[in-house]
Amino acid sequence: MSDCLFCRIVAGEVPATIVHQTETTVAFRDISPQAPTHVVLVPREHAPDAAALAAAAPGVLDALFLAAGEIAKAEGIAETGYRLLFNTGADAGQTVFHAHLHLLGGRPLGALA
Ligand code: DGP
Repeated sequence: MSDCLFCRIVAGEVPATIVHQTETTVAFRDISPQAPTHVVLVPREHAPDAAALAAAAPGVLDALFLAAGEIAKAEGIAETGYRLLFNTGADAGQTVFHAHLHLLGGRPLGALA
């Protein structure tokens, strides 16, 4: 989708600091990091949110979680801990409607609100 920001990052049309890529996923540093490590992992193929991705391509959801584990190891936070989350829908704070998994870590994150 040409009007989707994360499709444009996947296509290389918008610059991003890419930290990991597979055949089906791309991971890049969040432009507004909320923790010392804040990486956004996206499917290459567009899906508007996590539920749509699960319905369309559950294997890609698996690939996102596998990639997150590898990135956490590479970032040195696999042992201390990290948070994985999908904001799904406006009330959850989703602002980019291309499914994406947030990986946050590198500091104590506290309880969810
Ligand atoms: P969400 O609020 O769950 O939809 O998360 C969207 C995230 O995407 C948010 O944490 C900021 C990040 N983001 C928005 N625009 C850009 C961009 O142009 N580049 C990068 N690297 N991240 C972006």
